[in-house]
Amino acid sequence: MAKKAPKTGIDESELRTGHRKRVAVGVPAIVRSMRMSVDQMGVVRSAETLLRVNQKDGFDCPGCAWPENERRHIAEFCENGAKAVAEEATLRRVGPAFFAQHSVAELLERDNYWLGQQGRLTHPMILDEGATHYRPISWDDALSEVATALRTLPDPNEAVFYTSGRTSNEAAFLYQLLVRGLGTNNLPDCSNMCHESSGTALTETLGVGKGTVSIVDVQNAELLIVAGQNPGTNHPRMLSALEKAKQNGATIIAINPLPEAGLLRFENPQTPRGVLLGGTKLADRYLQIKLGGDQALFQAVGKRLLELEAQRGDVLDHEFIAQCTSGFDDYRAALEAADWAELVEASGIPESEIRAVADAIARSNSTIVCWAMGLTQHAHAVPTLRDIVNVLLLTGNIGKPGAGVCPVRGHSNVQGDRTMGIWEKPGEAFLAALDREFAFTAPREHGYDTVAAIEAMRDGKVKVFMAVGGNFASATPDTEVTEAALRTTELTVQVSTKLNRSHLVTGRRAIILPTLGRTDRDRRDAGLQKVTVEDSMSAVHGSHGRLAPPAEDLLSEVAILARLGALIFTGPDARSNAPQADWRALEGDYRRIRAHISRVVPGFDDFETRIDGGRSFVLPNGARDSRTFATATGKAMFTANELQYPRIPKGRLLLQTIRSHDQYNTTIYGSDDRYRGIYNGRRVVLVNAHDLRELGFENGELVDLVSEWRDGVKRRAEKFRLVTYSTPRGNAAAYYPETNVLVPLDSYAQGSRTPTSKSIIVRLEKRADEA
Ligand SMILES: Nc1nc2c(c(=O)[nH]1)N[C@H]1C(S)=C(S)[C@@H](COP(=O)(O)OP(=O)(O)OC[C@H]3O[C@@H](n4cnc5c(=O)[nH]c(N)nc54)[C@H](O)[C@@H]3O)O[C@H]1N2
Ligand SMILES: Nc1nc2c(c(=O)[nH]1)N[C@H]1C(S)=C(S)[C@@H](COP(=O)(O)OP(=O)(O)OC[C@H]3O[C@@H](n4cnc5c(=O)[nH]c(N)nc54)[C@H](O)[C@@H]3O)O[C@H]1N2
Ligand SMILES: [Mo]
Repeated sequence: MAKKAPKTGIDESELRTGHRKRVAVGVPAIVRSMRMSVDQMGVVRSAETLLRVNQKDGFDCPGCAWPENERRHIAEFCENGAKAVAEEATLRRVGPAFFAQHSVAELLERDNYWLGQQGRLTHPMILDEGATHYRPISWDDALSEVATALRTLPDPNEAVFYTSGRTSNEAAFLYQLLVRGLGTNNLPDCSNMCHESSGTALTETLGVGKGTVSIVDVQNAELLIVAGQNPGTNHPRMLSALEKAKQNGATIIAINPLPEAGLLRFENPQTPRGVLLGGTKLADRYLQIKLGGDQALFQAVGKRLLELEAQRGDVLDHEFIAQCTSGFDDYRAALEAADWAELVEASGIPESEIRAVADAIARSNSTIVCWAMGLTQHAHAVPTLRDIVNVLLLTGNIGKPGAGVCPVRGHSNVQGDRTMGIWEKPGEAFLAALDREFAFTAPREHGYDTVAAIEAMRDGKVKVFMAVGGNFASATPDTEVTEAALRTTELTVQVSTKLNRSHLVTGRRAIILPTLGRTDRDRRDAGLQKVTVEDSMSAVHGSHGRLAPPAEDLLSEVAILARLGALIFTGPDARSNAPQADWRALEGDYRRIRAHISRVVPGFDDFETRIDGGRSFVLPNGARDSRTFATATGKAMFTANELQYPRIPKGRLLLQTIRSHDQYNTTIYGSDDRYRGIYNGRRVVLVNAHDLRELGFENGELVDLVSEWRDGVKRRAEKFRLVTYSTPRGNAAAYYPETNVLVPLDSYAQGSRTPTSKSIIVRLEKRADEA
């Protein structure tokens, strides 16, 4: 039997701190995730479910986008994957009785942990204008309300369509078709807040906005640099690949302001060595970089490589530089002019360490740089990533085995959603193919990204906000501004598996459309359906839900979108420029959607056959496959970038917002961050002990965090407990989404407009109630 949902949220008065761990995973990880699975699903369903994760005939793990190994273990085990599955496959239910019992006002007082723990949504619900409670509504009525609201808009640009990254390729493709059929490109997604900086920098310099390595490359690289990423918590299966690389002789360098457990040592629960011998040491070198210091570091490394080349003449890959790149001379000139002292000061890394990194790169025949949010969520994220590409180009480390760029994606299908056209700035080639396939004309004007969508709502320009997945109200920056913005709309529509804050911060009316998740069985007219996803390394494969769904008549995302398409685009009063698609047939048989995809999206030829029988295929990538670069110069581009780094005013701290070990973005599984030694609480701020003393505070004190921004608005996050921690001077860390209230809406990365979630100037303020 599963356990009942908790009665209360997280009680912050029980906070306990202990030693931070130096090793990730190990047997405690299995014990923890098993307990969580059994609480949510009971014993039988737990076993049934966990055996199916990432197996060839099973479902794709909703946890992260790290690829599967060719030879899969019985349970491709990962603690956080197991938690993500338990959260979705839970036996707890949120139905009409729940909503009758709890008013929206009451639910708004609950934390994200409590809301998520209540269970799966089972019934379409509507919040009428002025009502205090959601009430049940039939599927037909709910869908026709949404369809009517959308088709009667005077201007389609008055609607916004958000996507999170779990949506399947099939659903994403239908969604963008529906939205473009309505006549807008307002398709913001979670990627705007995530790897948009990677996409922007890589497209500019390499001509492809994705990584250029495979898992085999990672296992065989001679040197792996992992920067701005906490794989022990967020991509645990990556640790097995790093372990394999290590066994093959790789050197690993970790670059992070925090000494994260998973980067340093890994106990693989699947090998006797992991369980009995204390695991594998991963990082050979750990650089405790200052927040935002990576551009300085990589410029310094580039500068040092050029110096070494002048001395030894065997460091650069001259043939590659001459044949495959442009812009080398300008880059070299810029680095020659760079000032060592400033690079050292900005990165916080001593020159001797920088030299050691450059030596390692010079020695290595194949180098990969992996990164995640620690690099993408800064104001200067795009130039930082361009400078990383520069270093790889110097040494010819693009487009050869064991070498390349590896942006490690977050959500399990965030990369696939973009491939399917979930993008506010679609390219002409994609739109032209869409026009041809569906005999209509898609809009060309770019739409709103996430920040622009919030601005537009704030300014009263949006009437309908629809989301397929995600938790827009909590995941986005400037929470007070965003929530007020959502409330200006006439209708908010959420297609969701679980209850979250975005169901409670609504337009004048609101509709919840519950949906099937990855793990659920999906039976349509043509029989049992599968969907497809694309992992972080561009491999596409099928995912088959196998569990009994939470409610008999629950619709998949595909079915919801296909029915909306049928309601909006067919019938006597259908608009003239409507995409010509047989929406009903698409709902009944997802192979028909894949047939459309195979004709619209490059690389998907013969789609159905290539995923048959659990097979997968890898999408083409010019940079990786043939050193061809679809850039402005037709070559891989060196770029000369002005050095940027954060300046922290006196008496202030630079705050980064991170994930704990017990959360999946805004879904909070529990109140512990085991690897960092934090238990029973989330409202903590990690600060260097010297800074605390200098600022006149003590470990354990309760403070408010006040964000200071040029607009003069005092954004405040209340009641955070100070915890001394190993972080560079001037840098602090606290959990997201509790701190999103501090991120100003117009504080975003140049070029990608990704909110600067890893770089917020804050002041600590004593609380009167604490004195
Ligand atoms: N269990 C679990 N898995 C997840 C998620 C989850 O919430 N829970 N989220 C998924 C998603 S959507 C994503 S995008 C990924 C996120 O995966 P990560 O990017 O690993 O997640 P964050 O917690 O944001 O951690 C950022 C890391 O970068 C470091 N960092 C911060 N600023 C800097 C900097 O300036 N320089 C350097 N070098 N390092 C810096 C931080 O100390 C931290 O270790 O994980 C995915 N997987
Ligand atoms: N301050 C700060 N803010 C951040 C970040 C940060 O590091 N710091 N990280 C950013 C990043 S990297 C990301 S990716 C975003 C994440 O932003 P989102 O993707 O919007 O947020 P999630 O918390 O992942 O969304 C969780 C919700 O998705 C729904 N859901 C889960 N599975 C499914 C499904 O299969 N189908 C449907 N329809 N719904 C489903 C559930 O209702 C659940 O409550 O947040 C960003 N915001
Ligand atoms: Mo993400």
